[in-house]
Amino acid sequence: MASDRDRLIAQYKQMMVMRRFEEEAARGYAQGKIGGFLHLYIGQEAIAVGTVAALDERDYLFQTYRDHGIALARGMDPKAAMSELFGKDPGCSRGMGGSMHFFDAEHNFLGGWAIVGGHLAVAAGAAFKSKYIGEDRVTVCFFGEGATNIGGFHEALSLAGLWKLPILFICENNQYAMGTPMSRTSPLEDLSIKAAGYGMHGDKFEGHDVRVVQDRVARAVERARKGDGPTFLEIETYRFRGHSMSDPAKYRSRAELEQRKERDPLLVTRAQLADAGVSEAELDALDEQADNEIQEAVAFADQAEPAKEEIMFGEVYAGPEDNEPTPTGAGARGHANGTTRTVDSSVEQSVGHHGG
Ligand SMILES: Cc1ncc(C[n+]2csc(CCOP(=O)(O)OP(=O)(O)O)c2C)c(N)n1
Ligand SMILES: [Mg+2]
Repeated sequence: MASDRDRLIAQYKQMMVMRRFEEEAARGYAQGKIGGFLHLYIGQEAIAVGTVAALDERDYLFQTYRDHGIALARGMDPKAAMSELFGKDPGCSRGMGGSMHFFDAEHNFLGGWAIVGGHLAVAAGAAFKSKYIGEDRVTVCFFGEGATNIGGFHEALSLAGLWKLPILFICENNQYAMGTPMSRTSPLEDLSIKAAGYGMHGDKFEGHDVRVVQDRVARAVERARKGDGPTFLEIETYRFRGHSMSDPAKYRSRAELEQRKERDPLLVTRAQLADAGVSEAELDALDEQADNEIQEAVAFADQAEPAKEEIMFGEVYAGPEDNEPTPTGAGARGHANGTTRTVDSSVEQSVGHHGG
């Protein structure tokens, strides 16, 4: 079994891979290699890494659109992840989903979901399945604090509490929902007390120390595995970038950001490793390895085949003609007449500029 020190070294490296991945993603976005939206997880990495460390491989995970970090923590190849962002065929969703719709069935990561709160009931359904067929599998569902005001939150937690489902609802409270601070949307400061309203366990802690995250999540996982029901965890965190790439984050002060960056999970872990006797040189070497891995992923995604149109019309777009044969691929579903859909311009106007 790996020593605590070795485990922390591996976790530091994982977080550095995520950080470099997203820094390169931001660059790719600016270069026009990525279409659609891009929400970065920078600053929140310890939550994904600590949670995955507390789980077994068979356990299910659901995340919002801020999903690159958890996918990488779960074991997705950065090449598949970067290819997905670049709209390339070797992407985890074959270039059809992009940033918000990562998916990796092999690692039991069941998505990247773009509708705020929309995946909570789906995750509860997965947990219900596990309980119903008697399989030993825990589900973890992440979401932001903004989702706690959505109807789907109430429905999912009510059922999970009632049926004692093996699920953890993990609220990554990064203080803002797009540009809105929580003080303007929630009557509560401590969201974790909501757990009581659903007859489930609650917990609340800060998410910048990966060891704390792993320890506290592990306790909730153990309860769920024993049949002691779900837990609602509020983990306090902060995103260092804007909500998405189109957000200059003018609603918060530079001083606030700088103060939060003092608790950067990478710096915190680096200091812990230095205390444990890991040298600067060893730490720098880990940084370099992470950097090389990501540079390879970018080079791979750059030269990869683009996403295939025939899959797009078979698998992504659906319509009344669904059951008719498509001219573009054997067995694929799609528009038999080869027509394409037009986007409702009012929808485009409302979300297109500022981003969802
Ligand atoms: C149902 C729904 N309403 C609005 C949006 C637009 N939207 C996208 S992200 C977001 C903010 C969510 O904030 P939070 O839940 O705190 O998650 P964070 O982005 O901070 O991780 C909103 C309003 C959406 N995607 N879905
Ligand atoms: Mg938030």
